[in-house]
Amino acid sequence: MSQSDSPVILSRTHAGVRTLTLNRPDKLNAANDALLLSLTAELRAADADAGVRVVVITGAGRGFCAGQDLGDVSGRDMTFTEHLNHTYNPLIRTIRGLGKPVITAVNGVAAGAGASLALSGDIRLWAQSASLIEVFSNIALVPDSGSTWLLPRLVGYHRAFALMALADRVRADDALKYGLCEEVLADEDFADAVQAYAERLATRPAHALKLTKQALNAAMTSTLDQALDLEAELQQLAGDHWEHEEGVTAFKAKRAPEFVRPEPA
Ligand code: T3D
Repeated sequence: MSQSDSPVILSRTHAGVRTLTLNRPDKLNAANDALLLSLTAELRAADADAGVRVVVITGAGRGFCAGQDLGDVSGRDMTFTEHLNHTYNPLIRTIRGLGKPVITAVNGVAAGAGASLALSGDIRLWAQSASLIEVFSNIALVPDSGSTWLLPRLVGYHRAFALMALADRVRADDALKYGLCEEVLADEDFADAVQAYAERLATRPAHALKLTKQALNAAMTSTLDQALDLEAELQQLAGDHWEHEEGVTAFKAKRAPEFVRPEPA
């Protein structure tokens, strides 16, 4: 196990799982620039680290992320557009483009851009007490950080609009029903259950999952013809990789495949 701490993001790696914890608990992990830039840098470092197979993003304390730190806005020397392009947009692009699965482990309230962050993971695990609020309209802003793109794809235009217009809180059981998360886990041992889930994911074939993520991301905006073409191209890369040979060999030998190998020195 290794551990390194920065003021706003805590980083811990265990069994191939890197957990990045937003660490401004007294503000429900509201995002200032240091947090956003540091999280993006940590994600890129995790992508480049061969020892990391899965990344978990979670929050310290009772909140996941309350969105933009509203105490950090006045006197800012950037327009809204410049600020989004400097901070939130690179973060969301990094998560969606990361060559490794990202789990958003939503331990508490996720509001505003924090809601967008919660939705942006490949796998979204929620604690029973977690909730999501598209809170932007409370302060007369437009949903950002990808919410306008992702939420209607998950719940349809009409529910997305209602959630955005009224800023109603979505609690965990409804989130599961709406497809905003994959699993709801007990509060008491949430961190341990997330780690167990992530460790299971870390034993899966990393190269094949990277290509799967690439294909699914592209399919979100492609035609069937384009998806079929990309599948054919990526399947060649998967089929030529040792993971495929291992999977087939293991199947024939009636044993579990071993997809985790030490990296060559
Ligand atoms: O700037 C740009 O580039 C545009 C980008 C915008 C992206 C956005 O995210 S806009 C949306 C910004 N976020 C919000 O408007 C959410 C504001 N917070 C809330 O509505 C509520 O705090 C929650 C619904 C999230 C949680 O409510 P509750 O009752 O559980 O907690 P609380 O008591 O309101 O908050 C606890 C503390 O966290 C409190 O501090 P205190 O009084 O104990 O010293 C509160 O002020 C602080 N806090 C919560 N959210 C923020 C925050 N401080 C700064 N910024 C916040 N966003």
